[in-house]
Amino acid sequence: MHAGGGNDTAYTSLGLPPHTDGCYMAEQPGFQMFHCLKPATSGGDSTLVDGLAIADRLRQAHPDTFAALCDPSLRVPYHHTEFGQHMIERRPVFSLADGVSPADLADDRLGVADIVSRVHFNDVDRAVMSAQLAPPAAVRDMKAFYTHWQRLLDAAMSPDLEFRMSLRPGSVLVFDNQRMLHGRTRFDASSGRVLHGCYGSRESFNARWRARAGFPEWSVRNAK
Ligand SMILES: O=C(O)CCC(=O)C(=O)O
Ligand SMILES: [Fe+2]
Repeated sequence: MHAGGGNDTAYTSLGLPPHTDGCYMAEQPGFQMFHCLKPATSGGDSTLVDGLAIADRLRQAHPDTFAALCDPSLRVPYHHTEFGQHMIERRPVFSLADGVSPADLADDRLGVADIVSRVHFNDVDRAVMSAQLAPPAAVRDMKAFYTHWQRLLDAAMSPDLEFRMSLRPGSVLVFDNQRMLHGRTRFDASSGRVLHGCYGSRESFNARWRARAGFPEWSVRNAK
């Protein structure tokens, strides 16, 4: 990412609050990789916040907000315009794991990792809550929605949940974009910071990992 490179806040020198990428994509990238070629002379630190820690904090402090943000019928609209395309997607903040229903959220036997399978959150890419993009039935009570959203922002910006690091030339940072939020601190645009970014799909990662790990079930089944 060079400052001034494209139509995205990533290509500016602004600080970026924690977010997941591609909330506006139907297939949200599973993994994200950053390769630092040239750090900024000052600023430009990378930040990570665990989305499950945010979910856990909300679940403890504001169970109503946690439930609202997990509601599969919540459709928060996101969008992105570039290269003659306008991408739009609507989704809840926390996707429920397979077999988990909203009635299970208060079950103490379940940890937050049992409940939430994916996290989707980017306040900067959030689209206008117009009737067209977010029909009232998809968000319902707007006043309540913004109360929940503010609590989510506060949790995501909690200094004690932030992990901050300075990538050196040659460092590579790989993380799960459907769980970890990432961001960066602002930097001096004239310092020529260069960071290459790319995505990897969860499917190709899992498929490779299973094959490398010998995936016993697969071997047993195929040995017959
Ligand atoms: O410049 C960075 O450190 C990260 C920018 C970013 O959020 C992204 O490329 O997705
Ligand atoms: Fe990003």
